[in-house]
Amino acid sequence: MEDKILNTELLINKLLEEEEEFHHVNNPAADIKPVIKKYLGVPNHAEQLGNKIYFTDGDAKVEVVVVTDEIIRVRLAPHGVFLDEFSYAVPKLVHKDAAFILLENESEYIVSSRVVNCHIRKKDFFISFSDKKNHITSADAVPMHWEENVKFGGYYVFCTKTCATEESFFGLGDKPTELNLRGKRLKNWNTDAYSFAWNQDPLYRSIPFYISLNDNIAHGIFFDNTFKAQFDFGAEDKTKTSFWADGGELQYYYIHGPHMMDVVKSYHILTGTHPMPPLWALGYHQCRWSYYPEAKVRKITTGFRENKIPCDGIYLDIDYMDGYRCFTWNRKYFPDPKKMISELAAEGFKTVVIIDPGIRVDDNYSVFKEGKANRYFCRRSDDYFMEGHVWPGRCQFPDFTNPEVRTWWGGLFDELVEMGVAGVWNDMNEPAVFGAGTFPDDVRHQYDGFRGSHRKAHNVYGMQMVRATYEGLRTIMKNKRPFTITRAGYSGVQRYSSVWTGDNVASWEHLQLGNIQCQRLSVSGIPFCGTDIGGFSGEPDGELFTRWIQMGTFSPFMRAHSAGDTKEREPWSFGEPYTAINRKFIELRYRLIPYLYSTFWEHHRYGFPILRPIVMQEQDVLLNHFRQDEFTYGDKILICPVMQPGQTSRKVYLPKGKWYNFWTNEMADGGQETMVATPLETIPIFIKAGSVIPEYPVMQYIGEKEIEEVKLNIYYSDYEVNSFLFEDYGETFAYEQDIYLEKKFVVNGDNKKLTIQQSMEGLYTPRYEGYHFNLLGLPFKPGKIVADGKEITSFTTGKDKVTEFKFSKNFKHIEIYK
Ligand code: MIG
Repeated sequence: MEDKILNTELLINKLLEEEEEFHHVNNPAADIKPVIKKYLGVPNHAEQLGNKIYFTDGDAKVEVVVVTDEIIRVRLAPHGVFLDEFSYAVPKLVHKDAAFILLENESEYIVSSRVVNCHIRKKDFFISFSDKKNHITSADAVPMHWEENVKFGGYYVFCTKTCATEESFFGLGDKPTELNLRGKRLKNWNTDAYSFAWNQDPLYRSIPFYISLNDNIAHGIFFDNTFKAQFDFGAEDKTKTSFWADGGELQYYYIHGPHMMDVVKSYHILTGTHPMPPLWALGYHQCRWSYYPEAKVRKITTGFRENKIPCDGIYLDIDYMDGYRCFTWNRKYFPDPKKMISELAAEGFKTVVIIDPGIRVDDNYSVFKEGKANRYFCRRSDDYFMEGHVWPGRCQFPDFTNPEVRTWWGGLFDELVEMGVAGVWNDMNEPAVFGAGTFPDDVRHQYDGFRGSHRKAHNVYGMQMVRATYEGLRTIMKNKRPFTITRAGYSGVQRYSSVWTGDNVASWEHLQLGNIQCQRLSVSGIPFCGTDIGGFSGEPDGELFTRWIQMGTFSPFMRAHSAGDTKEREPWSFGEPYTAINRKFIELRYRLIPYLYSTFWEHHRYGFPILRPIVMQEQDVLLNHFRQDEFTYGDKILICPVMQPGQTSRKVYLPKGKWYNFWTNEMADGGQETMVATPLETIPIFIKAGSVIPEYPVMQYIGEKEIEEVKLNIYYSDYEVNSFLFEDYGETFAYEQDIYLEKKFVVNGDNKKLTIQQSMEGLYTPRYEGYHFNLLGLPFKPGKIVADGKEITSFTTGKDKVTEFKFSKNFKHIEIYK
């Protein structure tokens, strides 16, 4: 027995050596003993080959590529052999017209794009970046270095940069800690983290991208390496920022700002944006582990309609399956799923079902049989199938890094889609395994032809699972937009899915944490995110649940979810006054759907995040680097959730400019803090002066009623402000063929007049005819309104000083005179 184990270990090591990701055969480092730290020395040679520039030091080579004017990629090959250009995060390196020149002076080489200079210092190979005013934004503190490791046939790779006294750091995905990462050391290794706590690390996702902000200049670093990686933002040594990984290539993108928003947008040029979601997915979703049997599901959906609380999504957690076998149904609980789903659909509910990666080892189960016959499941390095226990019992796991497996998996959704399932929830894909936590390191992955061990594939496993799901659904659903949600992910996962923050807890602390996590995910390239409203484990009281609904109203993804052993957790479960307030906020969510949808378009098309931490509004105010509970929803609506029990008022910081209190329409000057009352019925919401906020009538679900008119809430301003409204079918991919309408509004006023202009782009024609104008905050009582040259006589100004009138959706120019 012992002998056998020993042999297996030898075999594992042998295989790892033979086929590791480092072209090990050609690798002279194979003879070197483990763990020898090496640093780059002196660049003795610079050579340009096409758009790539190489610097060498003996065997070691550094490659510099100008990707766009703002993005420069740096790679290190300790022994001169670069890895194949393959990345799950960056599907295609788009070189956007990136002109550059290579310069040389006595002390350095300079690769210079139109916006950034990359300096390679001759005496010691230090690499730094500067803008065109010669302001150094990022600089090595020691040259790039590595540790050679014969056991794995690869290197541990390190990069260490200087950290300035007042430098702040943002991004890195879902880390449950302060928004500003200064002083923290964090790890990327996807982990199932039930009931996670503040500062627990790592969690479910690995997003090796951060934004640095120093002296009002932002830059980003995207360390595209899927191995277990770490980041140190001045924790070990407050003058240094480091990142390193247990394998793979030292490859990073320097992304120039100068604004944080520029960095995020450029990051999306590399990793892509979220596709437009089906409009219904922006509504409210109700989830629980689990609603079953069918009668229970219907009790919940009927409850929504009876209580007149809008809802679009209803979820089936693992108990809908037969013995937790994916793609099967428990017919005792759900005798006729197709009938149930279509009846739910008739009441306006979309059914979302959960899917796990673990496939039960069972020779009578077709999914297992197919996977086994085609060798689709992951194998250990000794060629035995990798096995682990999860919900179904003994399981094997598809290798989602194999394109053939992804196609197979995607096709398995055929029947579910045919039954009417509208969305798929991808869970446990860190991957999570009971007991062991995850897969052993030696598990082999096909990795789209660039084979490697689980050390390399672990962090992308979940992303490739949801990719398989999304691409499969897209094929099956033809021109309809699928909805997907995933727990695990790696950079670029936003091209395939929304995410939720995982198994949080029903506590006030977790409400605060969820707020920060969603903001952080947003600036990390994951726009469509939300928390389990109410907290997954534990019991919220009515107050906490309502405060969570209020915050969740402004999460891009809004879903309540709870564990199986908790009390009932629907928006009406806590009685009054909670039910009425929950209803009011969920209704507000639906009123603002056209605004959220337009903001989503701004993300999809231009790479803006949906939630924006306050520091993105005013990155020049140092204090805002540390203000972490306020954010804007799009760029027009400022939200300050209430996250303390019994809080009746709180301080809110308003960025410079003018803001309207959403509840009272009172105007307040920004650039200062203000005290705002926070009775249970409200949270502080402020609208930026000059905004046009489009509004739909309240509906019980998306599409319940034909939209007859769109309300435009126009907030007076004495300086010019632009707003957008995006419209299309809301459920097809026609927008990819320019079948959409992007409307731009420009509002400007003085104390005698307000002007509203509209221009449009795109080929879509909405079915409604007109706008209902709601003018707020006018400093004068309107005497005359002229729209496209015609005088409008039927307008009213109420006691609340709100002026209302109607006019065509095609207007170009409206003037409101004193
Ligand atoms: O081991 O499917 O995070 O949302 O309800 C637990 C049951 C598995 C974890 C998910 C949670 C889900 C639960 N799942």
